Amino acid sequence: AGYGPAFSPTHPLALAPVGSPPHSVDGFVAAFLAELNTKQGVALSHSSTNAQYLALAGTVRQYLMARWLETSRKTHEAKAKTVGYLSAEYLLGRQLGNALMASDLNEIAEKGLAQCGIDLTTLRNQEVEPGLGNGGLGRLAACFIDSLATMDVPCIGYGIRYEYGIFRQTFVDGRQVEQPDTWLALGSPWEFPHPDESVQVNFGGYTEKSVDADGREKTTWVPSWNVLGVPYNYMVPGYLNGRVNPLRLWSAQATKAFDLSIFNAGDYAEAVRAQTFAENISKVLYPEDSTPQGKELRLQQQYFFVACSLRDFLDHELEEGFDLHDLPSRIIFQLNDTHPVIAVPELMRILMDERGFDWEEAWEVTHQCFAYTCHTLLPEALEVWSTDLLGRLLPRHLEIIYGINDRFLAEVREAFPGDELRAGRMSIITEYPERGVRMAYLATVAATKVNGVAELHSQLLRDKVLPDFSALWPERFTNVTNGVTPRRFLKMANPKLSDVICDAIGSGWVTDLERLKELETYALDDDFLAAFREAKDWNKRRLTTLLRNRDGIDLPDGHLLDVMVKRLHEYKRQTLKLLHVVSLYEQVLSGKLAPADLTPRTVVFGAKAAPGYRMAKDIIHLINRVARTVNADPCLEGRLKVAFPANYNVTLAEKLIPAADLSEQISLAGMEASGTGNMKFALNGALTIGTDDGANVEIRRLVGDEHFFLFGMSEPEVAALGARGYDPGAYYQGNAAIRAAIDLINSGIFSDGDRGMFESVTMSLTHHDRFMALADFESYVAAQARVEERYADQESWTRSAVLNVARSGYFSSDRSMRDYLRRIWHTQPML
Ligand code: T68
Repeated sequence: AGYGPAFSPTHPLALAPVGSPPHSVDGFVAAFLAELNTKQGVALSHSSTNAQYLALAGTVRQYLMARWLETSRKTHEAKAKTVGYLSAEYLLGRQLGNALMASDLNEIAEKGLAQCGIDLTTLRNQEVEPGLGNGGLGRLAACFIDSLATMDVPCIGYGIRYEYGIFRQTFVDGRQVEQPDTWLALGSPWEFPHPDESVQVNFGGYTEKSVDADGREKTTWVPSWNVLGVPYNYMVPGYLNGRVNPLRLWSAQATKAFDLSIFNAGDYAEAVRAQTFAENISKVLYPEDSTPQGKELRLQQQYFFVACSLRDFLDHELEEGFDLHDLPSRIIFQLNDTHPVIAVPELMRILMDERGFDWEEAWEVTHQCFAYTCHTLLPEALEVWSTDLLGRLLPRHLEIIYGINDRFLAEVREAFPGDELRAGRMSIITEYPERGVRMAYLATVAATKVNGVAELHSQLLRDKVLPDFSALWPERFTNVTNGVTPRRFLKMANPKLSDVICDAIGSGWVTDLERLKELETYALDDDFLAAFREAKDWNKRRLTTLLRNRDGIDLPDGHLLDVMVKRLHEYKRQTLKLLHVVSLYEQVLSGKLAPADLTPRTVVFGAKAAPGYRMAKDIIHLINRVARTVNADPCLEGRLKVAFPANYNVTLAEKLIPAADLSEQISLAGMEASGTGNMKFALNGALTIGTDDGANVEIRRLVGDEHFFLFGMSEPEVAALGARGYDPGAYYQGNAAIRAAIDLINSGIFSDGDRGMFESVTMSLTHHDRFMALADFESYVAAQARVEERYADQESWTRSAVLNVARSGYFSSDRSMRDYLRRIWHTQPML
């Protein structure tokens, strides 16, 4: 009414009115059409799904924008201490659903779009997720910034805007083939580029010493090339609280000076090539999740985003004239693993070379401004940068690192006089296999606090990875057990279960997850159990539809859904799960087991392998070939199925996890730092079969032994077996089931008679088995038998599932954030 004849979604063109209210169905439709008409230049009647998706995103964005500006104003005004989360990865997942949920626009959008003849779910599915991370570490960063926004804590997430995120996995004849992730191709409605706030980043060159007027020695870095960092802002909305924090991702661009004059006088084509060279820095995410490649471009990425971020904070977030001696009152930079640790010498450089601090003053400030989170225990995952490369790329930073090391070793020698062996062990500089900088040591020396990501991990970090450091500075070490955001991984991913929970205990759990405790009494309520099971069934049907359309995979009805989804790595032991499957198949083939005695089970794998990790790729190939044979064999009477949908990512996780009955968390004890998938499954009512590793330890303690299927050696037992000398061949010879399963793989049954096809995998298991899969096999199979026994009693199973949900409140990333605030950051929510 009053909008003129063209304002009607049913009008042939559907053009938008001017100036209608935003937070109502009518206002929404008006804003949506305005986005479509004036931003995309299309009429509703002629709009593609993508144009509609972009218009919807733009509409939601408009709503969040006012809150964003208001948040920024409030934070600056209060001069509040900010968390600067420095992470090379953010595995965000799709943005639309989260933005709608956080701004309470779901219902309005659904109704408004329906008026336009558009289905909201279709538009949601149009979004390509920003896969700017490899796995747990990147997803953790995304959960943490969600929690900080929801808890009203000022935080700026800093990272890299990779043009290509984690590769898209496809299978060709069962082998992984990587495709580029072109996530920006159809538009990127969630980002705001700010070329006006670009910063320059220098590389290369040499340093010069001089003496200033007061007779003080001064160092100047004379770099040889530079690039521009262009910030792209993303909104991180708190859940229904009006706070919107920034996530600032940097994109590399050539600078004028670089591409036109210095390098390439007069050569236009060369100049354009140079531009490409600069832009390479943020071109692609390195897909290795545990073995650093030591590549120059990777180091360039690390310094690039960190230099941009420090400059941004010091120049743009602090008021004019701020005294940097007080910097720790305004910022704490959290180092998400060692990837951003070059920020430490960078801050030292800025304070000394640009702001005239002397070393001690600069170190005092720097030390207070950084905290370090370690995410691994694998020795090969610890970053070491060769001094050769560092000196070439960042000569001034290498000097500062040497300076830090000299002073640090002096401190060690003072604390442990005469203990030269110790000083050698603790040196930030290693000499083997070449001279290099141990980034974890640098981070530990610099940081106010060092934390592991689960209790067991933090203890092993202290005792095994950094024992000399924890002896020197025991109070520096702490634990913060990881968590996951209940908004994305329960409310949004599992709307049916969320409704069931809300009907029972209200909706307070969304921001106070310990409230799930109140569900404990419902574990004995038949109506509740029925509703709970109905939600699980609905999730399974939703997954069935998805996998049929997405992958052409059929999920049989009524199966136990047994899910193992995570990056492919030998330490995570996908082969142990696979050996179980092969063993069941073998027992049926050889007549030891009647198909009727199999618990109907579908095993779902989801896993990407680092493209250069040969063994991981061979294992993927094997899983696919086992799936092909098992799924086609009528002798199993449809009671065992293996599904391996390609390209496991956050979007798929959101559908898979709510549908799962059984969560596989089967790493060798002492290897998985924490795990966070384990938490998501428990929170969605799957029971865990798992080792005493990472956060499994805490999950089991909280949900109770009876509701968790524990198996395998404990970490001390693993260490003891390793010390005695582990011989996998003895397990192969001594255990008939292991031998039969491995022999079946070697028989060629999964490889069209080619007996050598999977030799790499079977030989590795029987001759090295670094992660002791064979040693834990028997115990794993026994635990699976307990799983089947429990699953046969659906009521008892469901009760355990309910108790898993009720007792998983601890694993909210809100709780992790409270722990960081209290133990590490010493800052508070703004409210
Ligand atoms: C994971 N690490 C841990 N690393 O494996 C997991 N690494 O146990 C833990 O729960 C999670 O971090 C969160 O703390 C990773 O995901 C990487 O992805 C990675 C990426 C680049 C280089 C090294």
